[in-house]
Amino acid sequence: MSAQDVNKNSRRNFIGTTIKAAVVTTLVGSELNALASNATISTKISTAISPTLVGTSFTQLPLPYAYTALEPFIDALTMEIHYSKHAATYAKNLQDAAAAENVNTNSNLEDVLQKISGYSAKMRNNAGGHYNHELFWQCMKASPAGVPTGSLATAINTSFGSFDAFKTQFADAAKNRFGSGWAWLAITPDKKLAIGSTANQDNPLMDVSTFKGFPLLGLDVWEHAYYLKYQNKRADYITAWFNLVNWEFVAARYEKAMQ
Ligand code: MN3
Repeated sequence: MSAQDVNKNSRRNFIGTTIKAAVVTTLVGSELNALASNATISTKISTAISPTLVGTSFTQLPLPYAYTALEPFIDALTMEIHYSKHAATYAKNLQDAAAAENVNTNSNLEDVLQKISGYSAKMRNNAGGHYNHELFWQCMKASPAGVPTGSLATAINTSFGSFDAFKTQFADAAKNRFGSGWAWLAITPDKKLAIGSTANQDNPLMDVSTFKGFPLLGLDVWEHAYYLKYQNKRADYITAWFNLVNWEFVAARYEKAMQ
């Protein structure tokens, strides 16, 4: 079985057999706010084969809040450099890699991630970097509710014992990721919640990742995400970041993904 076939099978398993086109259309349509106006969305709907929340654009969307919005937990200068330099560069380099490797930038970025072993290291680093940051911005907001709601809250309690236990386990994943990387809350292919981490700009969608699933919530623990304010104190950044988690967004993502 080729790597591509393995990937197709794993994706098919993840998708399940009951996904209907109408559901996919609804799911993607419901992401229109997050995606802003995207001229290619109709193409994405018609070609969508992932069940949920697919259609991440190859280009950088506007930051959904001001650089100052996440103060005092994340400072404005960090946000400006992070969004307009680091993340913008991933998007630019993704465009270059897509051109060099004949990837249609109107396709779903998720499809590329799920087959990333077939592409270059440049594609892996920048497709991951772009996807991860586009998700990361949406996972935060100013003055969020502070706790998960609805079926996500129930699932977190069931899976981890309590919300506090979840936070401890998630923070440990973020603290213990050696070097640069990400901590994740994801839905595994068998539809369970799981906490994990990935190195560099890898993510759970990638066929090369040992931690696989659909990412609901991601935390960037590269030093560029926190060094100006927190220097070497990654744990303090993680603690502060919990004050910014947009649980409404994460819960909506969970509910759509579980449909
Ligand atoms: Mn980053």
